[in-house]
Amino acid sequence: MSRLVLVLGDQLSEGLSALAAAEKGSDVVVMAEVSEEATYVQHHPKKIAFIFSAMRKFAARLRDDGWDVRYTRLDDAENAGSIHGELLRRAEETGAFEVIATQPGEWRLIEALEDMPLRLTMKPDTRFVSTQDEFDTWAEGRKALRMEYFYRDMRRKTGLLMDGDDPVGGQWNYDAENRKPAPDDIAFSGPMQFTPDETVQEVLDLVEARFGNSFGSLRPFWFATDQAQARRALSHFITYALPRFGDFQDAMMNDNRFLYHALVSPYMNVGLLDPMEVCRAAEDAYTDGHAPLNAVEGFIRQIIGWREYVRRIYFREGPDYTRRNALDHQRRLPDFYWTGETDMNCLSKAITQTADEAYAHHIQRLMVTGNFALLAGVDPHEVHEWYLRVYIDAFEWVEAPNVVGMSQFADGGIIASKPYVSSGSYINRMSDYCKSCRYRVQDKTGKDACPFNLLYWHFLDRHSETFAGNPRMNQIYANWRRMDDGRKQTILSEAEAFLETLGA
Ligand code: FAD
Ligand code: DLZ
Ligand code: SF4
Repeated sequence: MSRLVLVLGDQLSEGLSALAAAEKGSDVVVMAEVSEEATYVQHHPKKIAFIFSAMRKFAARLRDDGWDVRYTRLDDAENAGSIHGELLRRAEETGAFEVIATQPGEWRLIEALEDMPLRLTMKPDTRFVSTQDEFDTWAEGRKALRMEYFYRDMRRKTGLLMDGDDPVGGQWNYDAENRKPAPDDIAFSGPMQFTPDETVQEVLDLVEARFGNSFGSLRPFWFATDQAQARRALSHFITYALPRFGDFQDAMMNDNRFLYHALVSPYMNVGLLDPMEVCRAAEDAYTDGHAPLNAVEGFIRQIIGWREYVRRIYFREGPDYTRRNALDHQRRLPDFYWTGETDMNCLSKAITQTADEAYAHHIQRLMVTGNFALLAGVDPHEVHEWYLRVYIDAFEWVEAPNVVGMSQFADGGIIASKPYVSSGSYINRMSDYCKSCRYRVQDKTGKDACPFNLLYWHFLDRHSETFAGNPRMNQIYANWRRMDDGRKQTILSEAEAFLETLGA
């Protein structure tokens, strides 16, 4: 009796545990473009196009490799509309009553699979460097789950940038060297772009017809959609951008959307690139003398450190994580997150870029759109849904800890030891945004004052009970206390007036 082997849109890896547990000659692979996955949030059209294109190409590759693949397209008349519906339909068609799956990256889908009236074998997703057991053992008895210590264990485990038991260069972390402000220009023309082939063109037409009205531009579409292309994109990054990745990792520029960033998260997240393959390519660049240690260590840390760490936090914290709201923030997400229409140039640039590219880099996500939402007290669930919708690399296991935990402090400090908030001065230091803004970043009060400057103190003041005892925030609160009362009142009332312009 054949079994069904489920391959989801972000499980496009030949070494997938579900495929490894199946028999090529007798089991049937099920892949399906379904409206439930395409609409559980209203994804950016580029994200849907990327996933469907990569799914179609991966299905063709599995067929070439001898698998019996039952692939359902979104517009197929018999499409059941959901993953579980498609599995039930294929079970009836083939007589199968057992499903082999790799654990999905979202609680919602795990629960849906577990609810099906079919026998389910759920394999762990082994496309990561760490395991959940390993993380839970590491976490056991620790007061704080700081990424840095977990990262060191991942360095030891993988041997990446290790010299015996010691880190190469004598330090584990070179972050202090990775904070150079925006340079005058960038000597990198951006990520490798691919002209849509026939498969991608067909998907683009489908997505335009079905999801063309969602937030964001579908075209031009240039992402890699198969493993060979993704590997070329990686190699392009390693050759031309990695050497300066570290230096300008945190910089932001009006006229450069990608700087020296890799744009490999979508490829790793759907399985076209393996994280160890990406890290080894970076390590080789260091060993060959092509890229400096601060760049290579910084890059590898994001992948075997942050990426692994957030995955483990997501599965450790459970399905209610996206509903956490430790600071009791209730404001609706301002409308300009959907239009980019605001006088705040940093936000306008980050949001417009997001609509065009389905991409913004880490500091834009954390210190511009995330920072503003946190300062303004936006409901973290709304913020979470926005990020899940708008970025091409957004899957809940990686998006939610970054948004709910790191960016919005809504988990009460599991991920971040203090909230990532800043006034306009941080954005001014790291970008050229303020130079062309209607607001004046140096003004702390008054009609031209940068709203980040006002909201920063408003945030700290309204949450002083929560944060004043945090040793990492002593200095900031000391500064606030030292300010004279009249000035404090002016800041707070101007902040209130600004918040009123945002709506409820
Ligand atoms: P680079 O800057 O070139 O970094 C290299 C790689 O490191 C990335 O491809 C990514 O895989 C990994 N990485 C870096 N930082 C993180 C991180 N904090 N968590 C996990 N992986 C990381 N990343 C996603 O993949 N999906 C998301 O939905 C997502 N949402 C985010 C939301 C917020 C509020 C923040 C602050 C960060 C988020 N990130 C997310 C992390 C990070 O912003 C993206 O991974 C990165 O911008 C992807 O672009 P890149 O490949 O050019 O990254
Ligand atoms: C994100 C996504 C979209 C838009 N569409 C599909 C789809 O039609 N079929 C599918 O198998 N997967 C899709 N995905 C990815 C899933 O939503 C993803 O597997 C879960 O969110 C778990 O990470
Ligand atoms: Fe953003 Fe303030 Fe700078 Fe304008 S002045 S770009 S609002 S930080």
